[in-house]
Amino acid sequence: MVTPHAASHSDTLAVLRRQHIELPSWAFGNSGTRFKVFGQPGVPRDPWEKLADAAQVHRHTGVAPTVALHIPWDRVEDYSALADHARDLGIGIGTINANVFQDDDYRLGSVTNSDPRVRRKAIDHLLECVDVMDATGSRDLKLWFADGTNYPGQDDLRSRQDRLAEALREVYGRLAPHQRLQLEYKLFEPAFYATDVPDWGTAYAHCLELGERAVVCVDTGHHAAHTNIEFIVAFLLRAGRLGAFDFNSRFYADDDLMVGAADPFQLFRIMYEVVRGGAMAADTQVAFMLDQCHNIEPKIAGQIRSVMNVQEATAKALLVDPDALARAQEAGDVLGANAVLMDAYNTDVRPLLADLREEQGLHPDPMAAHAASGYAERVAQERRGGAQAGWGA
Ligand code: AOS
Ligand code: ZN
Ligand code: ZN
Repeated sequence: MVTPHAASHSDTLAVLRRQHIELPSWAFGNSGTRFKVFGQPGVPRDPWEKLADAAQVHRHTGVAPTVALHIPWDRVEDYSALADHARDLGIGIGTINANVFQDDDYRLGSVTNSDPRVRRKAIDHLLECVDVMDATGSRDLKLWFADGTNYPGQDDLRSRQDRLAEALREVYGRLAPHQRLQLEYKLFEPAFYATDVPDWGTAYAHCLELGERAVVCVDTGHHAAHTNIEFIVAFLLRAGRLGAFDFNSRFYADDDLMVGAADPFQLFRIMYEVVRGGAMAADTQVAFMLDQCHNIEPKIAGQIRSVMNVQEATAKALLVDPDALARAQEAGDVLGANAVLMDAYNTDVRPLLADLREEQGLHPDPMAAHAASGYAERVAQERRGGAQAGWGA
């Protein structure tokens, strides 16, 4: 077997040391399937407590220093105070996620609704989210639209694209020069016939129309089965339009399970394209977020495991020997080139990551450290009546 080695061991460690994975605030609240929300003891009752739980994930992993908020699920009176609270906990507030899918008004869509009153309401909410960004210092506004139709003929597909473009233009125009618009796509659900932003191509085309600070968010769970997601990643990075990931795993639809749980090899292939595309550089413009719901497993531990899964896939991707790969590719050595990737993937990187954590003053095993900390038991005692993640709240 060929021993894989990256360009330099110290480069690999430097990249892993500065890795930044963003946690979703909603991962810490109670969530469920459409059939049942199972409550868990100690679940946060408000955004302040969600940040405390996120800080616990960062405390033991060292690579999860920011939290994405969801408005209105994380609505507070004073967002600057919330940002201060995050800072006191040793973390920061990241991406602001808008919510134009929960009100009765949005039955037939939000920004693509044929009713101008509903469109206005939706756009006003998106603008309010930019106000929140101003207060928290967030760079990114993430837009995911539940908009779509269930039946052929229900609404005019083309007019809905026009309305979408118009809404995006207004919101984009409101952004400060350092702020960005992340447009997320999703194949289906809750709309089942035609989703208004169903795929990366649609998102990319709208971003091109808007301008340079409009970028695509790739949620790994939002594709048809067998879609080659790493190809999308490579394409968008080449075009300078990959803005973010919403990492999670899927078996069937938008399952929102822990990233790297269903298909760690796919996660490795994605992270290889990220490395190949230069997006692990110190000045990377890609936000690496988790978008998950922990329905039956403990939430903080679920987030820690997910962060570790991303770290492991990244470490393996960094182990791919670019020179050996280029040589094999240029020589048309199909099996040799494939072997370079597989050797990296098949390397056990857990000792490397354990060493890295120890070097940073962390416990080598974040799961064990969290379990031993007594945090879960303490908050279970302290908190009564934890909030739902948002759905049905
Ligand atoms: C919805 O399916 C999308 O993945 C969103 O990014 C996200 O899950 C939602 O906004 C969180 O509520
Ligand atoms: Zn998402
Ligand atoms: Zn989703």
